[in-house]
Amino acid sequence: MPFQTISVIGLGYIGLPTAAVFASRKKRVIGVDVNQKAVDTINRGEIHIVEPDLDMVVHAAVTEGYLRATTIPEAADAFLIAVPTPFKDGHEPDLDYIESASKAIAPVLKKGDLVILESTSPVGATEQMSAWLAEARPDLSFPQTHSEDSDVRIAHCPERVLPGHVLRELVQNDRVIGGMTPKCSAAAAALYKIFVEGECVITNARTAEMCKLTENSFRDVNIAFANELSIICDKLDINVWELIRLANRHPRVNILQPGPGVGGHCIAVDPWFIVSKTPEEARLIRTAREVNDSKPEWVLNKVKLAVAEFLQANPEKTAKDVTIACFGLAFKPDIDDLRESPALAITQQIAASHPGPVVAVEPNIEELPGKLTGKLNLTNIEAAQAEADVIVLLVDHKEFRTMSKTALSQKALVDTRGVIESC
Ligand code: SAJ
Repeated sequence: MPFQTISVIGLGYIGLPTAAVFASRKKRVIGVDVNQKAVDTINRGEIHIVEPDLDMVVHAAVTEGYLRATTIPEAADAFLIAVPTPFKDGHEPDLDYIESASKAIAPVLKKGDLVILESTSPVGATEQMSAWLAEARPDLSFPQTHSEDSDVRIAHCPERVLPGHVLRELVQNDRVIGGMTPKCSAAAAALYKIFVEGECVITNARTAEMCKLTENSFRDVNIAFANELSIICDKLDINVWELIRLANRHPRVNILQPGPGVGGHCIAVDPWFIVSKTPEEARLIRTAREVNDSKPEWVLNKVKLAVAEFLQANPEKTAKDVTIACFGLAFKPDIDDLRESPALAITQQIAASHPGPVVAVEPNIEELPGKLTGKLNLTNIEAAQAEADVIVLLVDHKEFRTMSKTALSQKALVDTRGVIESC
């Protein structure tokens, strides 16, 4: 039977759940990561990332002997590369992790193996990965030179799961399968069918790469539209949340929600992969990125104005006497992930520049990350409401949506999510 042993390279937010789900289908899975600590944690049946239910699935996979982690690649029938693809200076995609992963698996590749790139990648990255593999293994043939007769099959199958729902979406979402040849696609589809209940839709590698970038750029452009509307409405003294609710009653209009900027590791990054390949053509996509990236600065100005207005109304006070409370640090509602979060960046800047006390409320974390302690204090909703003169609402966590609006009506408010102002 094919695919007795599957190797997943990169045991992060995508690789580890994918490895665990293959293992839960009783496949022998070898997880590979350069981080020895992560490898040791997984081999103890524990996890090093936050994702609902993943701990149970990994624990079962390891104790039943289907999943094992290592820092050195071993032979397998299929390899899935799920390493990060960040960008370098000038928003140029950085393929270094894909290059090292390819070079690490090359020595253990054999005739008949399948290599899949899952990392979100600029168009052409899969062909590039295949070229690196071919260079390292001149004794094997690859699709770019031997097409359907190649020894090794290569495909791009981007992940599209939503953080917080990874285990469900991995199984249920449709999967785009972009082989370098039709045989490569067929092999990759057979592999994913081990656990994917959604449809495995076949295309070529370049279209699959572009498809993932398109999905996240589509969302970025739509969020930029909402963010731009919020700035326009502020100037025209119109409640943007009421406006969007009204416009969305049109059967063909569906505007997203403004916020303090776009965070996370995908939507703020992937559109740049399109811009870097086609800088002249990708005008709207680039502008959307610029609109979303400039929103935190706009929010900071609103906070400065709110402090100035508060001082005008309370002339006996100075800025040192003004307490600012920031509600929400995560990059989106109801998660604990602070990485690439505009809410966190805004709070840090307020803490660095405001001469008075600054407190933060983040119901999803127990303590502030080390680099934030100092001037910033983590507190609860009630204490922040009582202490604050200026409230900055940055994330629409469920705890904030249900808090008493009357307690807030006395405060100067900057509501970037429409938690209060949309009521
Ligand atoms: N946001 C808004 N307004 C909105 C919606 C989102 O300001 O109306 C902000 C969020 O607050 C957050 C950012 O956008 O800061 C991104 O959040 P998100 O929920 O839109 O997306 P991610 O980054 O958690 O996950 C996305 C998903 N892509 C799409 O929905 C097209 C997910 O399916 C992908 O798998 C993931 O990127 C990825 O890994 O690429």
